[in-house]
This record gives sequence, C-alpha cells and structure tokens, in this order.
Amino acid sequence: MPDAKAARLYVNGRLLTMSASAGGDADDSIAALDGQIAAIGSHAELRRQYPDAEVIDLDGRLVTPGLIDCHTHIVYGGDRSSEMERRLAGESYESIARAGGGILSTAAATARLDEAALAAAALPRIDALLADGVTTLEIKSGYGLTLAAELRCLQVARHIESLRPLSVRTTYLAAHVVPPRFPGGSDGYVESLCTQYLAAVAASGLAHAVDAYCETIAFSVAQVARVFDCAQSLKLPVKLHADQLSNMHGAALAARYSALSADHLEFTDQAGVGALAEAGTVAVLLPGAFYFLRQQQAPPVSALRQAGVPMAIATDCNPGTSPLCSLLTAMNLAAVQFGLSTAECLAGVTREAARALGVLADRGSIEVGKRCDLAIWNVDQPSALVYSLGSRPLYRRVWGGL
Ligand code: DI6
Ligand code: FE
Repeated sequence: MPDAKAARLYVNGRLLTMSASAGGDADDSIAALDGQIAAIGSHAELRRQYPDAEVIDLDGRLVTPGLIDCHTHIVYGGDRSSEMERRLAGESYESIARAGGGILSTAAATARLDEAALAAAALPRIDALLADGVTTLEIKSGYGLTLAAELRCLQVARHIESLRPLSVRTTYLAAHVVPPRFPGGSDGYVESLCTQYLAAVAASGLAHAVDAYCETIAFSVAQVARVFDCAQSLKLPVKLHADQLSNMHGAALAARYSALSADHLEFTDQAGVGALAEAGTVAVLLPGAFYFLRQQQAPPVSALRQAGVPMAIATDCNPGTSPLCSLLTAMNLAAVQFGLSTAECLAGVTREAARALGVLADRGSIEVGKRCDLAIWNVDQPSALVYSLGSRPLYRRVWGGL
C-alpha cells in the first residue's frame, strides 16, 4: 500500500481547477500530502519543494476535481425492468406506483436482503460510477419500510466506504413512501417520523442530511414541512425532491428551510426560482429521470441561470425512474435535454455538487487545503467529457492523494 503521509507529485497535467481564484499559467502540478492538496504549481517548483516525493507523470492529461454524484438511491434490492415494459405499453409511472408497483416493490425486495446482499447488489452500480471518475457519492435510504430497514440501508451505505476508495455522504430519505397499512395513513406515518424515527436516525449518526419526496403521489407540503421542522430541531440539514411531476411549490418549501438543495425542479415556477436564489439553495438537475420518464417540460434552466442559482447535476441512480450509473452520461443529458453549457455541466458534477452536499469547504475544486480527489482524463479538451456517450475517457482516479 502506498503511504498517504508521504508526499506525491502529480506532474505535467492540464489543470481544470474549478476554483474561483485563477491559478498561475505555469501551474501543471499538484503536491498531495496526507490526503490533501499541499501545493499547486509548476513541475520544477514542486520538485524543489518536495525533493523526496514520489512523482507521477500525467503526460499532459486533463485533470479535474474528482466527480461528485450528489443524488442517488443506489442501495436497493430487486429489479424493476418489467415496469419499463409496462410503461412502454402505455402505463404511466404514477399509475404503476398507485397499483403497488414502483417504490413499494423495491421496498419489498430490499427487505428480503441482508446487509451483505444489499452491498453486493449496489457494488456493480457503484463501480460503474467509479469508472466515471466519481470520488464522492451521496446515497439515500428510503426503500426501507421500517425504521430498522432504513437504518440497515444507511449502515450499508456507510459500509461502502470500507469496500471501495470513495467518500459516501448519507441521506435519510424519511418521507419517501407510506408503508402499506400504516396506522393513520400518511399523516400517521409523518407522526411516527417526527416522534420516533428522525430522532433515532439522528442518534445513530448514520445520516448527514434528511430528504423528502414532495409530490401528489407522495407527501404534501404540510407533511414535508413537519418533517423538516423536526429534522432542523435535530440539527440535520434538509434537501427535497421538489416539483418533479407537478408544481407543488416544492422549491419555495425547500428554500423556506434553507435546504442544501432542491432536486428535479421540472415544474418549478419563477417564484420558486427566486426563493432558491434568495436562500442560496442549490438546484440539483436530474436529467436521467427526465429522460427515462419521457418528460416534456424541462426545468427552468434559463431562469435559474439568470437568478444565479447554483446548478448541480446528478444521476438520481434508482430502480424506478433513473436506472443510470454514469455521471458522464448525466452531463451529456443535461447539456442535450436542458441546454446546460459544457462549463455548467462540469461545475455541476464538481463544485456545485459539493455545494449541494454542504462539503464545498473540503472538496469540489482543486485548491490547496482541500482533499486531493482528482479525475485524470484521456481527452483533449474538457467539453469532450460532456460530448461523448459511453467512451470511457477516465485515465485514473485519485482519492485522498492516492
Ligand atoms: N427519486 C425518487 O425517490 C422517486 N423518483 C426520484 O427521482 C422514485 C424512485 C422509484 O420509483 O423507485
Ligand atoms: Fe431521487
């Protein structure tokens, strides 16, 4: 095993730092020490500063921050490919969900797997993301219908960090689906979330944030507000599945709670965009779900851009609406379907994705003092990462300096 404490120099790269401060023109090298970026400078400079360092020559390759997938539901059991056939035959996502398919069918399959089997099911999907240069991954629970099952999924998500060289940020997707025959229905379920489950998850230390699904087929604004009040009293930051299938005014709701992010936003109106801008909440665009559901109305990208709302892009990897395990593909979909520029796409999977997770202070750009998480690419120019589909351009990934 290489020693993370020893200095390593990544030299002769073309650095796309994604940082606000412009670096020197001659900066082509990065010194990694103790998992962090200790210095950025010219090859000669850094050799002088770190004469004993191991040197890795990048031969002029493009270097970006390691990619960050800031919205996934990647830990689950089962297979819903048959649902795709039903949808191709004309059934809607909502009607399948109402008939007990959808999230509930994944929940049933998830309940049948123990921790080892859940991790084994998730790993191929995670490995696909690693092959795209992902170094930080958000994973939501939400397919467990009991508190115990939710904690199990969060535990598995955390355990992924010991199985792969990767940082995981976990989110308790508290209000995702109402367990069947729950006493008191959805209100009863929200009551249990607020009086028991959220406190238990907070005490477990297994969640970095709390999420909810605000939709006609899921939870109402009033119900989500209750969950968010409770999360905030437990000092857990919130984020929201907002305005994906209808305008529930979810963006404004997320903004009201200073959410880290509001995700989807296909039906968000101008007032919602203004609220996000005011709150500094990140808009997380999920073009895989838009594509897979064959939606017609794209999120209000020009309005978001004009209002200065930061935009991130994620896979939303989930078995029902976005079976997508490629963040590079998500960038392409965001460019082609939503009209993001290639620069916006690249910021969306690095700096803005870090902002959406509340971890911008230590990752998301190549800057001294941040984690040394890098993706090194076999491409001539950054736009090539957005342009092609399925070309596997990653040369090498660096996580924590190694
Ligand atoms: N995230 C979700 O939680 C839902 N859609 C989305 O983008 C439903 C996922 C599912 O059908 O399993
Ligand atoms: Fe989602």
